[in-house]
Amino acid sequence: MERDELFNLLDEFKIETPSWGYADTGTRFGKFLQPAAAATIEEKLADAGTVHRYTGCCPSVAVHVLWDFSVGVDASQTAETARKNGVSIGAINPNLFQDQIYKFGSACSGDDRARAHANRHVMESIAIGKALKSPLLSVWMADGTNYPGQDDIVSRKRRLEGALRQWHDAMPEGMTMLVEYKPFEPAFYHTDIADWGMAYTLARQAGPRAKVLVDTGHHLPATNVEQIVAFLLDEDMLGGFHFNDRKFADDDLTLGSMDPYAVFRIFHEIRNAVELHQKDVSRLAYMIDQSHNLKPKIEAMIQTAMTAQELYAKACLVDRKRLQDAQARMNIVDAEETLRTAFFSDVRPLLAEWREGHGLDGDPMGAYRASGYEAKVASEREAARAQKGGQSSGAYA
Ligand code: LRH
Ligand code: MN
Repeated sequence: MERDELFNLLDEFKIETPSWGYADTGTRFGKFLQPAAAATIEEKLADAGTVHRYTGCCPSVAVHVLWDFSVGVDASQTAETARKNGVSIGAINPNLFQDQIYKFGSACSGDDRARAHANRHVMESIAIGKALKSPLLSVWMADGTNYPGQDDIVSRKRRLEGALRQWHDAMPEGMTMLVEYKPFEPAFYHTDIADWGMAYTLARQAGPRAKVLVDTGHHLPATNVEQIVAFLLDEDMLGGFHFNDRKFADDDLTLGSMDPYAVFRIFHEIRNAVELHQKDVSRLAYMIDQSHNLKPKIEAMIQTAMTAQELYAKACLVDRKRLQDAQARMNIVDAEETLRTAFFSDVRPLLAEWREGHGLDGDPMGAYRASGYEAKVASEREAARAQKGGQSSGAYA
């Protein structure tokens, strides 16, 4: 592939960062606080703007309604804050899991007060999305049960179908709903949207502007995620990704830290969809969904964005003519070697050139560290926290 062609593809490759990736997060065993962690939406947008300033490929930020907006907030003010930091607000994530009323679920719950509460919250989330001109309503639900017999699975499915259809129809023109699946946690017997097939069916039923969101951490061990991606792409039912990495379960570790070849294979299927199967992938939402419990959060986000660019560039460099020829000759080794050659090629000098071509430092991490931003915000935020009398709320992010 010509260098310019690759650089054009890199120009189009945007990764959305999650507001919650900049905040102190933990596991059920605790949360290790970081002085530079962001607590307010203003601080999260400032950090997101910093990541975009050094990487050049993270122009939008996904927000989580209950973690980023207090009741009655002027959403347009948030849009203005984002603009000042050189980013825009991306996906709107309603929170259908942290309120007490969701003990038996949200839209799937047998408790009609919980369903009404969920409905009100999603309608508020859509209104915020409309005010922010957000292109995406990203729906993940923790709904499920912990014991066989606890509730009727089909009755829950029927409640869910009605709710998703209602939410789909309430979205303004131009907004797309993403339905995210997850096999377990926090539910440990059944989860109402447990896999890609259920999300596909529910999205299809909800309406034409509903697609499936693939969170790379939401698969049982040994699942072939790139096959799910290829299948959904060919069905025009893939809406986007939550990228992260894991060794065991939904560990939300940084992308490519455990299995970079797996991410490369996903990007490979996306390039196949375009180059071999004439699919339009321009509306695919590439988003990060990670919790940086130990790594410095902004460095982890810069590292993730750079890794995503690297693995995407490698996937663009697969010689698909040679691949198709080897596949036609059923020469497995030659076919596999076309992927391995691309995967093992060092694209970092090319990416440094792409950055310099955009007036950025070829080494984003080095430039960020030299900026002293981390130490500056750490002292500012520690002072702000001290003034507010210590640790922020108990919410997850
Ligand atoms: C659920 C999930 C979902 C978000 C949350 C932060 O595990 O992947 O996408 O709402 O993480
Ligand atoms: Mn997710």
